[in-house]
Amino acid sequence: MGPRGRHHPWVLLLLLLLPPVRAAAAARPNFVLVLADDLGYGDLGSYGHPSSATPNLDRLAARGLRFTDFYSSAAVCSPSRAALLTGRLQVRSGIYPGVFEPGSRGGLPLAEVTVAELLKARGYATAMVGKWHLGYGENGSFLPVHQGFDHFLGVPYSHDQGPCQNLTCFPPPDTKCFGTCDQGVVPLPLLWNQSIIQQPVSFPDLVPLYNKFSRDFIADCARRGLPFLLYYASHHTHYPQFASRAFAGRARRGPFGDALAEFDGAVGQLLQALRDSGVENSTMVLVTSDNGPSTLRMARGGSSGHLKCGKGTTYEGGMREPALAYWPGRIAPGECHCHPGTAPGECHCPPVTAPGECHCHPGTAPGECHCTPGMAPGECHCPPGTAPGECHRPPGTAPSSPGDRGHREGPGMGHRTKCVTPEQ
Ligand SMILES: [Ca+2]
Repeated sequence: MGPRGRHHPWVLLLLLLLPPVRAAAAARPNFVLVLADDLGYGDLGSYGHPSSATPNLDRLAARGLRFTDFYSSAAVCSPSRAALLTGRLQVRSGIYPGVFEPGSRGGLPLAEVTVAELLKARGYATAMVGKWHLGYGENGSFLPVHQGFDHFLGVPYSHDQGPCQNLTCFPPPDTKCFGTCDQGVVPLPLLWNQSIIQQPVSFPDLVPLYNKFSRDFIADCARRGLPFLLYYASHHTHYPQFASRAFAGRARRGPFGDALAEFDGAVGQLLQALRDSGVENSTMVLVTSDNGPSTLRMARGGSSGHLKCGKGTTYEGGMREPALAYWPGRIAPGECHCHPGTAPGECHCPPVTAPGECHCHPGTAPGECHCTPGMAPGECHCPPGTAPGECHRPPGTAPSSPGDRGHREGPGMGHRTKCVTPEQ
């Protein structure tokens, strides 16, 4: 028998922290849980990365709450996800220390109570899209539809757990996936509930499918007046990175940047879907990552910023994650410094930057640049005509990073300490 009644899911904890609800519609808020894969503490613009383009996530940070001490429970995928969905340390469910493989027989025990099961019992519609990685089981017995999710579109484990050397990761032109991924196992399948609908997965088509699934689910729930939980488990930023045509070859950070940009675009589409369905103000959005960056992958593995090491280690870089919470009218913008003359409600939070550096927040209109703490109000301005997202540095500061397209490493991305990071 599982631990029913003794678990502490994160949703309940968050609900307990929220102010008392007044309106009936807000009594059962919607939840959108966005989990990035191998995204490091230093990967987002709002956490100080010099060449990431993450305008939607940065806007979320500016208008919501940006956590600076948010930890996953483990440094690799499966244990972290088991804890996230159950609220229980992974050793209690037996999902440790490694991850599930395509040939694994086990999975997250069905007796464990997931947040989806908890909310489903309270009348919520539930759906999951993206990477599961909590077991497949005989005849799909450990897939999300057996853990409280009404609908599932996604992949059962990491997308490098199948041969990928002949697959396209970035179009056009036809750029094959970097590396060979795991050999001797079946090609990665795409699942709809328990049915394989594609094998191998077409990476460039994947995220548009995920986005449509999410949008349709949100719209359907809103139309039916159902509270909902949407668990969007992105795996764009996991090795080998991939992106659709709209994002391929665009980012200053190279392939990782393209994948990150598509993840950011997906978050933007989720928020737009909430707005279009009229449920933005009754929905809490939480974005975080399952574990730190795969630093041994160099520029293909993300950045832990100023933190030590990354994925597969219990150093800060392996488990301290970016995390953003957004709920208009409920969660006040955190760490917010308003530019003099900014209208109420239009305040933006500055990104984490080194003293003396000045960044324009993505989406900020020219002339409305916000300064980092320590700079006097009004002393930092974008020159007229500066494009949103472009950085304007005060005289005397260092030039910006050249980016890390290809396999170069930008500043702050090096390995100051040799880390052991098993690829999981
Ligand atoms: Ca991961």
